[in-house]
Amino acid sequence: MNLRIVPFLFLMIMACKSPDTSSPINKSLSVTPKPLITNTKQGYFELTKETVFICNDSSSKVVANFFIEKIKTVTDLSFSISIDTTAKNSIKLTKEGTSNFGDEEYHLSIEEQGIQIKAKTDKGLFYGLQTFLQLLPLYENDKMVLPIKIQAVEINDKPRFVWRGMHLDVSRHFFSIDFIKKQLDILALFKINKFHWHLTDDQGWRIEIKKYPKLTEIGSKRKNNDGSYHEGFYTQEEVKEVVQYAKERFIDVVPEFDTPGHAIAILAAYPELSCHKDSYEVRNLWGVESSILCAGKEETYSFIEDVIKELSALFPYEYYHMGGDEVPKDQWKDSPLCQDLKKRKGLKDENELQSYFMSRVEKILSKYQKKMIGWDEILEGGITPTTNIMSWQGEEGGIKAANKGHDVIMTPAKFCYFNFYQGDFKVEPLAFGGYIPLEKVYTYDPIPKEIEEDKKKHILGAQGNVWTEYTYKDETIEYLLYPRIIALAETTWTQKENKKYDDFLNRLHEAYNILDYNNIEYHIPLPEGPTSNKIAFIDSVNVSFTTTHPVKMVYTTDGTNPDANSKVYADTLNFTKNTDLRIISILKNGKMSAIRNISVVKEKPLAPVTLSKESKGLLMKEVKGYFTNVTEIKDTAKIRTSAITKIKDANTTYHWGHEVNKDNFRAVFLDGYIDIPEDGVYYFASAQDQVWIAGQLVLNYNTPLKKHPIESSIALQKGKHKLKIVYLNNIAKGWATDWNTVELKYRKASEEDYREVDENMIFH
Ligand code: TNX
Repeated sequence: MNLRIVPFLFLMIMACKSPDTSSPINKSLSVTPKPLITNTKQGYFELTKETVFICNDSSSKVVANFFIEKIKTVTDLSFSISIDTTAKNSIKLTKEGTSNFGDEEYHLSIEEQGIQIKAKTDKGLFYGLQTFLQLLPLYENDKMVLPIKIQAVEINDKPRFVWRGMHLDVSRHFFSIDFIKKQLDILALFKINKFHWHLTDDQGWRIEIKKYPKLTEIGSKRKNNDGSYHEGFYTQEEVKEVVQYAKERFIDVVPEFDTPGHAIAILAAYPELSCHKDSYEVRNLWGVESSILCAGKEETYSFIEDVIKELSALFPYEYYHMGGDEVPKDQWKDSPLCQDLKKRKGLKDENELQSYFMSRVEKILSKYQKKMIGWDEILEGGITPTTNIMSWQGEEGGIKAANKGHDVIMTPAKFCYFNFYQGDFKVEPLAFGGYIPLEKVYTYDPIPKEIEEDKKKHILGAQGNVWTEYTYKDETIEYLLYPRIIALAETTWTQKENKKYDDFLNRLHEAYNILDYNNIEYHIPLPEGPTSNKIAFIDSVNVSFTTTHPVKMVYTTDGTNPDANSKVYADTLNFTKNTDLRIISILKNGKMSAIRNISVVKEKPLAPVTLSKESKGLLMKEVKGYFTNVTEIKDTAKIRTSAITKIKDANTTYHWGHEVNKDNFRAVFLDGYIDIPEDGVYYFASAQDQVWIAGQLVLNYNTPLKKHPIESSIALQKGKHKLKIVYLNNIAKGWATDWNTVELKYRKASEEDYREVDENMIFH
């Protein structure tokens, strides 16, 4: 059944019952982001079917209608708009007496006689109504039966920052306009007002430009290593649709056209814009690309102007993001045209050449009345006084720029990168890296203490960024975004003194209902603690769990999946026999996390083997071919056998984008023995496809989307045990960051830290 009609059907049933209106429904006054001033008053307003909206100008009518439509989809009630300002039982939108209000400020007054929302602008009225909606039991479908009593309250509210943003990279992976609209709806609810649309990058150009059709014909298609394609772009009509949709929700859409780096998708289409006129392919690996736009050619600037000209008809807002991040300058160093330009302009080095480049881009933008934003790298060679900075590498760039009087948007990776993990990476689904739990976003202050008092005004606000290298599905974006973007909404809207994390977590439960109603796949903290899904033990074992923020955990030990009625996890569990442990986190609204299924296994330590003859190191066998799964390796005719002394020395190929050559792919087997120092339970960790110990398949990655190591345990006696490591396509993804070497690590069950299986432990 269509989930959206469930609340409606439920209402129809409930409408037959007489509603309980004995006390106001919104006693808790839970609003997120938390308003500036909330004063509860005596009495209540009664919302009935006869309640009308009063608007005295046509643009506030548009705002009122937006909400009337919204309420209608949830309740099937259609309020009307009246021009009779004396109408009783009304919700009045007014701009009277607001000359001293800020643009986004509103006053919401709920009294017995009526509701009034006062603001200077339609945007202020819109936010007042968003707050009002959060006071209704709209998403608790059994309660929104009229009449209802709404607690009398006075809310005076305005944001701390003007820039409350969300960024989405649609180059690494493409996302549909329906998906984007769905997110804009939710962002507006939490008063986010900027959508930074990262439309171009090395891995795909995603917007139709009429003068340069090859940008999308060629630049929007990426050929993956396995021969499949990833592709997609937005037509100009679709872009207009998104911009209009955002406008109705008072969200500005800021396009990013990344220059002069992150540009190989452009060069694939128009190689003449590079310094070398090679032929290029849209990059199919993540990371930084060395081929960039040529600063020494006039054609580059004409191209940029032509594109900006078309963009300016689509994106009406004042700010345009022109990138400037991660620009390797080797091609400029080798280019006679760039070197000649450098000399003519008296530029000291390539950083100054990039400054020259960006200042020309800024001049082009100003022709179209646009202001330029660039990533903080552009500070390196100096910037023009009117350039705006987005500080991502850390806070330093933002501090430096603001203190010099530039406007700054804070997006430091260590607080604002929602492509990073929000829980233990060993337990969470694949993400980019890093670690930014909810609390870190919530407690982030966009104004670092190093900013001089009179320069604080230059911090426009902050933004959460979602880079999409490892997000293959819509749901993954939502999982990364929510609830962290709600924390960021409060960080950027609410005054610092008004914020309390515990209070936010309480209110978050109401926000979860809104997310549920809108079918958002948000993150629920997973039970953390054990990092492997098999826990071996010899006599008995203790297992403990925690979560990144407080949430109930429930579990079973009988092989059934846990639910709301399962046993509540309160303290460390002790096991003395084989157990199928299943544990989940469960929210107040009943929504459950993914299940962690852990086999707790009693084992007798396996006996070692005796070798008659041994040499140090392992044997490496390689089989030619590109494989997506170990089971595909049928023909085991090896191309080569050699001995390696360290696991790290094993054959790997670092595949650089367009240089990928299928002939280089191999499946690799490392064979030999591992010397175990003493009897006990051992944990092993590796990011390779398979690790076999003593004939047991201890680690089995089973997905090509590998990045971080997985772990498991096995009981072993002291001595030598058979060891086999298998990995596909010579791609070694090492320990977390060092992804170009093959690694195997181990620890004893009683130890915290892993150690490398080094050359003294391996034999063949
Ligand atoms: C750095 S942030 C980049 C992006 C990557 C991101 C991954 C920035 C300006 N450049 O190209 O996607 O890291 O976190």
